[in-house]
Amino acid sequence: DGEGESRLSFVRQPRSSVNAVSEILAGLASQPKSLSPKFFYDSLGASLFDRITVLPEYYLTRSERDIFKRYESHIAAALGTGRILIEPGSGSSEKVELLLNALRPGAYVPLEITESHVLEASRNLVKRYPWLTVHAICADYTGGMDLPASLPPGQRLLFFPGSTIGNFEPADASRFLREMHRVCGDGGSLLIGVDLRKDEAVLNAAYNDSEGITARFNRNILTHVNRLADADFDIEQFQHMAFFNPIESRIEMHLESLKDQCVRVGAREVQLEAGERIHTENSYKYTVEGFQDVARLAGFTPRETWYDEAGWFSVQLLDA
Ligand code: AVJ
Repeated sequence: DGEGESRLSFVRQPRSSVNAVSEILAGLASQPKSLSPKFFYDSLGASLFDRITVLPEYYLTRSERDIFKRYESHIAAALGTGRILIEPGSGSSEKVELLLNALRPGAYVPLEITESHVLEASRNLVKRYPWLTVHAICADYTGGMDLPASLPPGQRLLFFPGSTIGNFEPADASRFLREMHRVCGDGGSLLIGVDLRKDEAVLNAAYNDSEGITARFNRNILTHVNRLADADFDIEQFQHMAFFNPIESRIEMHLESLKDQCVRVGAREVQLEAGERIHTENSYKYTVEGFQDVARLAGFTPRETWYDEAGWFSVQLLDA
């Protein structure tokens, strides 16, 4: 077991039946037009997002990492060792690594839609952590989490970092929190990263960086859609737009059409007027109390909250 493969298991769950093309067509047929932010993440989109996370204006990733580093021992003391650590949307499993040594989980269960990502991350982890067992699952967690019955027993810890919860509409966030509460089971807990409402200038800058990486990230959704749905969007004809909406307490990202245009999407045609927008993302900004209220309604009991120095980001521990 020099490579740790015996401590790694892998299952692939059947894909949900709603396919990407029909979802794209429905979004572009609705008024106002929209595309799901999950379509940002083809391989170019994923690498553009990685570049966003190191931009000076984009404080989220840095703030959360600072919290994990600074409060590692507090977090570990609050959770104890030996938990079954479950991470929906684990990606490259970079964040969990900051806590692995302190948490010493009984097993790590990454759930990730991209098979190559979850396999590569899991192989690296079992190599680097000779005590660690990984049960990798290739699945789309947004449709609910049906975990294999073969997972080891034990107190569960759900890990949902990065303020990904901010991408969910309020009703979907409630539903997903209830789902996480169910998966936690008796004695389980949730450790979640939640970006906080703050000075609008700070928020607007984080989504309008001076290098234009966020603009490229936003427009790349159209390149991805071109491939997924056999469409012919010309990304040069769309402008990045991001702003804080104080009523909804969210950053909105849109792509604004620079002219009247007709885009082919598969066998259909989509008309856009000059100035018309395609809504590509919401990123909700919570207050700690506001998020705790939502989590309470989903069955959780807030236990502890940790902040970065500026108080811009929170990592919250909630008990099921
Ligand atoms: C990955 C959803 C947390 O909303 O800040 C970054 C995605 N969009 N810049 C966020 C994103 C534009 C990011 N999340």
